[in-house]
Parts: sequence; C-alpha cells; structure tokens
Amino acid sequence: MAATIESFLPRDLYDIYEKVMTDRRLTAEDGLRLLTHPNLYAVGALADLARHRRVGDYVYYINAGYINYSNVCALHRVCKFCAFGKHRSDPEAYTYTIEEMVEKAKAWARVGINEIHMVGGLHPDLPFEYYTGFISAIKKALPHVHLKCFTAIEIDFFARKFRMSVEEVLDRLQEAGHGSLTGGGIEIMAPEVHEAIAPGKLPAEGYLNVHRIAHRKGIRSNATMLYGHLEGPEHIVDHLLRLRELQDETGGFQCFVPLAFHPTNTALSHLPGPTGFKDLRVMAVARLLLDNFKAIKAYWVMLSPRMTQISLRWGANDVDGTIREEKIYHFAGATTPLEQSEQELVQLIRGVGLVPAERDSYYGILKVPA
Ligand code: V47
Repeated sequence: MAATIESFLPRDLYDIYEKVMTDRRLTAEDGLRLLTHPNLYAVGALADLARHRRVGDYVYYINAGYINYSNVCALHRVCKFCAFGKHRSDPEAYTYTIEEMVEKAKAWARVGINEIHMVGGLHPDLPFEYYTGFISAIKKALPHVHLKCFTAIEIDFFARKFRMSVEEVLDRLQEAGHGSLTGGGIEIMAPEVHEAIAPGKLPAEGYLNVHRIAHRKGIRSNATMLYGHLEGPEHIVDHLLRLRELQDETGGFQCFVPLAFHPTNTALSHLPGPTGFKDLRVMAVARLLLDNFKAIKAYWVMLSPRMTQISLRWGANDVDGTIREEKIYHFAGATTPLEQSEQELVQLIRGVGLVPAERDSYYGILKVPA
C-alpha cells in the first residue's frame, strides 16, 4: 500500500503522507491544502491510508429505521437550506401520533431493526410529554431497540420552551428510554456563514455545549456538517477542528457525518449544490483531520448508493443503515431510494474490497456476514 502511494504522491503532499504514517496530527494549513489540492486521487489515497491505519478494514452498517416525527418548525422561515420545516397551517405539515410511531416501529422490528433515528422540526405547540411519551411507548413495545433521538438544537429548544436546564431535559429523556443524540442541526459553525444560511438559529457554541453536557453524562452523540452551499474551504477546516477539539476533551462523539446540501425547494435553490468531486474531497479531509473519530459516515440517502461506495475509498467506514423512511432530504428533492436492504449494503461494501460488519448503536460488531 505505502509503496503504491509513494509512487504517485505529489511532492507537495509528502509531508502530510509522513504525518499519516507516523500518526502525527494534521494542522489547519494541512486541511486547507488538502481541500484545494488539484490531485483528488492523492487526497483520497491519503484518506484511505489513514482509514486503514486508524480503524482497519471493517465498514459498518446498522439495521435501523428513521422517523421524522413532525415537520412543523418554528424556524421554517429561518433556515434557508431546509425544505422540510413547515408552518403548522401548511397543507404539507404533519405530526405523527404516538400510536402511529409505535406501529411503524413494530412493523420494522418484525424485519429486525436494532435502532430508530428520530428527529423533527421545533414544534411550537407540542408538550414535553409528547417526546417522553413516544420514547417510552416505543421502548415499552421494543425494549431491545436503541433510540437515537433529537439534535442538539431540539434539546436546546426543549430546555428553553419547557424552562428546564439542558441537564434536566437529558435526564427526563433518559428516564423515558432515550439512548443517544443525533449529530444534525449545526450546518456549519463559522458565524459568518451560519448567520447567512440560518440567521438566529442556535450557534456553534450552543451546539457544542449540548454535546459536551451529554458526553459528560455518558450519553454518546454524532456530529454533522452541511457543505456545498455558501461555505469556503476555511469554514470546513474551522468546523472540523472545533469538533476535533471537543472530541479531545470528552471522547463522546461516535461518528462524523458530512451532509451534502440539496438545494431543491429551499430558499437557496439558485445554488448548484456540491459536485461528486466535492463530496469525495470533504469525506477525505474529514477522515484526515478528525484523527480522534473512529467512524466517518457516508450517508447514502444524500450521496446515493454509488457515491457512498466510492466514498469508502475516500476515508469513510460507515454507510449508515437500512433507513426505510426519510423525509428531510426527500422534501429537498432527493431522488435516492428510501431503503437499502442489508444485502445491498453488504454488496456495496464488498465491491470495494472492504469487510462489511453489522454494528449496534455503540459500534459493537453484531455480525460479519459470511
Ligand atoms: O440537521 C436539512 C440537514 C440534517 C437539508 O447523526 C439538509 O448519524 C441537505 O442530521 N440538504 C438532518 N441537508 C439529518 C442528520 C443526520 C443524517 C444522517 C445521520 C445522522 C447521524 C444525522 O439534515 C439537518 C440539516 O443539517 N438538512 N435540509 C438540505 N436541503
């Protein structure tokens, strides 16, 4: 492997190669150079090498379902990148009842899910008991299923709306059966871009603080970054280094998920969205800079199964899961399928010479398919 890379690596990336081979940390300047380097193949080879050295050749998938419980959102006019959030009077607005959610979960459990990912809009009217209610009802029906629910933005919203501390919100959710936090909602941390695409929404410090509090309580979480809108390379590097810093402090992040912007039906629909090259470059740089994250996730719902497969050689080692239902990207014009079977995910991983492993919600291996 090393000899192959050395034979085609451009001279101006050799110092980064040496850092990867000796497990030394990359700097912000290294990140910027990788994000702007003309040789995407070399950047990918470095990320593939870093992935192999740091976390080996397993690529993880999870048997999971997604439930977006409601799209009614107090920020429906604020977030310019979002096509999902609606005013409560919008004909497309919906909110699932607890019974509907339990029925969905039970139907998925019959085909073997281990986790449900649940996020929604910031609903101005629902009581706190709705959230604890759906968690405890699903947990009662399916005690073995891990509930990965809410973004840091929802947790902060609950704290303000229901006049509780973030700690108290997390305690009450945990008592109901909540498992871990999703990574969504921050988009991009640099204030000048965050303010342009989501003016007034909880900024980086608030997002990081909710994750810090959760990690201190032993609650695991993921992290995301929305790219392909108004950000530049320096904002991507800034975002990744802020996450790396918090991970150094707490170790509580399980995975990082780069989210490719889908412009259709949003207030930024005049933007073209990221190219396939950009998708690969961001994935690779995330792997290279985030040396303290074990998993870098290629989310096939937005990348497409084909780009996801290629991403596995550009640093990713997680393909998310079976999913079954998704609304955030599909409101934003995504044409990707709603579900991938376990067999399809396994084939996609094997197709690039890596080893599929079904995981649980804490990255424990449940099965390595024969
Ligand atoms: O927070 C919204 C983003 C996120 C658009 O934690 C959009 O494992 C692109 O967070 N184009 C929700 N992105 C999805 C999310 C997620 C997905 C997969 C795995 C995990 C995880 C988390 O989607 C939102 C926002 O950042 N988003 N609208 C759009 N038009």
